[in-house]
Amino acid sequence: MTKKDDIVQGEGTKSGGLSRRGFLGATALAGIGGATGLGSLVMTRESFAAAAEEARNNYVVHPGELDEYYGFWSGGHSGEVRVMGVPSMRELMRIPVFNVDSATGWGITNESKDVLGHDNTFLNGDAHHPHVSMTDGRYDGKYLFINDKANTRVARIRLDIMKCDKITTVPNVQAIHGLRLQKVPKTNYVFCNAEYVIPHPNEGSDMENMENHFTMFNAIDAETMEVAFQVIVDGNLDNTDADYTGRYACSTCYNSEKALDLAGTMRNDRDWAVVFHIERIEKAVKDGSYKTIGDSKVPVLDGRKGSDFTRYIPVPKNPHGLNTSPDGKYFMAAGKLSPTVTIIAIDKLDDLFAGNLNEERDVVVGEPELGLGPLHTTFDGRGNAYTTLFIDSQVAKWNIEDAIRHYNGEQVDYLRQKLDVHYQPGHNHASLTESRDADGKWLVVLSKFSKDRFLPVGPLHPENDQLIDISGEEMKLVHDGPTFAEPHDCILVRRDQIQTKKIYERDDPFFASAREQAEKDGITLEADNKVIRDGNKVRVYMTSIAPQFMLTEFKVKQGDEVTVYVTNLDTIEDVTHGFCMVNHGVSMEISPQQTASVTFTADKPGVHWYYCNWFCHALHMEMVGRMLVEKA
Ligand code: RUQ
Ligand code: CUA
Ligand code: CA
Repeated sequence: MTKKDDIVQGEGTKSGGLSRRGFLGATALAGIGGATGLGSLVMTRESFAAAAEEARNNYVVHPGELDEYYGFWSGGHSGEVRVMGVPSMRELMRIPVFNVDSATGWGITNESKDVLGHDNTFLNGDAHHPHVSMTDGRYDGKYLFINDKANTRVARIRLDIMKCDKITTVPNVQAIHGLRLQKVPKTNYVFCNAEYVIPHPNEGSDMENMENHFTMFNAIDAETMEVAFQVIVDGNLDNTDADYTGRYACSTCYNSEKALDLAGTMRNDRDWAVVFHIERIEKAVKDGSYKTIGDSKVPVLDGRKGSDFTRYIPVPKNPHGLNTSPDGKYFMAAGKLSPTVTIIAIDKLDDLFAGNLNEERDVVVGEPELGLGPLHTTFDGRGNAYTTLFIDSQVAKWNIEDAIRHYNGEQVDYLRQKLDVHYQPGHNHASLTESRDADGKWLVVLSKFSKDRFLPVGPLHPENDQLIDISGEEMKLVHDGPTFAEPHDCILVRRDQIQTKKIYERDDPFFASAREQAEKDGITLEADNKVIRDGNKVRVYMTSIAPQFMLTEFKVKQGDEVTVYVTNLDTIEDVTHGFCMVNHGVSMEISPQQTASVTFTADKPGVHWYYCNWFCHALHMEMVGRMLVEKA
């Protein structure tokens, strides 16, 4: 056991409560920004080397071998999602979502614009929280959902083809942050928090009166991707999670003060976790007892204090992560500016909502003190929790039932181990932890700073995603994984829980609009190589078989709006073609049996070559054609 000698057990008992010294004030907070040196080495170099050696067989995936888990990493402000293999930590694929991608043509093709919106003006996103759809509390591998904090959106990725197929902009709010899925009976809703309070209406007429400022908890229908309802709350909203009964969701609030400056957000020693009664909310929506805001038709309910829809549980201080334990018993709110995690008993929530408890805090059954800057908690399915400590640069492993006994006054040590991570961890995530199948094998810790862990690459450093073996008593760090900005969060799914297609099916809805247009033009996508003129709109239909475009020349007039449809007739797995029109900013992927299309203006007279830009054949360089543009 490599536990620090100086770990102080919490004073967070039912009777005593936390001492004020336990809270972090503005002075201590000033250290966070430059705090990369704060974590002291717990393991010596020798003991680390020995531990790494011992764990090696567990995590080395030899060439040609497959990983046990899919990992989905959010790409943060790169706007994408990354698919990783775990435990090898090999990056398998990138799924562009809120960004523009030169390789696949995401943001360039008509199919991606159907998803992003053809008038989409945003080229950026800030993806934080990737979560895989569930049936009866188990990953069903159908969809992955992710938020865009930057532009208040939620995206859905189809996991059979690993492409984004829907993006919804949430109305009436700003900055979707925390996002989790309904677990039981299945993912009917995507729950997501809007972080910032804004005035209502937000039209520039009254921006001073804070009474009119609020934010909302949102639920999106997972199938239609329409917003099902919004719930007005007091304070702001940070992270969220749902329970295993389907009745409750819970969100943290760090700005109960509704402050507009840093000092103001730290004024209260306790903010809260707000619990939403999903059944009551659904009933009110069904009964039509709601209002709407502005032009939006989304049902809006008032869940501010005193409402039947919510309960506000006081939690210290500027809480951040909110995680449901895989046994379904607890919501855990990480204290951030308090060294504690607050344990909320889900089986007490019925009584809380029924008014059978004296006060909201009666649902709190534990509040272990873990260290400085607790942000997120994850679980091994064996009764232990793992909490990241941002300021201490550590992960604390602790036992949940022991923490509860300690809270009840028993002299038990709930801390099992603290492990240094490098450096300043945000999220951590154990394998299958958000489902009933939490298996306690691997822990990924997403460290925000890498400082001296890799070859220097200039002032901008990569993040460091560390892999920790948690299969035994002791956590063992086995891998450092540099990643680009910024994997906020990740999810690990067993590989058999995801079934991907090897090639496209010809009736895939992903290119349904191309098929519709072809039908109107009397074109068979799989057979025809033809140019259709429709005023100054020209539609060029072509097929491809490695290493050829079946149309090697087409003629248009200067100023024509040209749409090129390419249908890849290859049926061999992995033979993807590309279409790149030189000097036109046009490039896209066409995988086997896929149709892809792109629209551009032929504004330059002359000869313009197009070529295949995905290496597909020994004669890939020869896979070319020419567009002849006649001068207007
Ligand atoms: S939040 S570092 Cu965007 Cu997930 Cu906690
Ligand atoms: Cu087709 Cu390269
Ligand atoms: Ca606060």
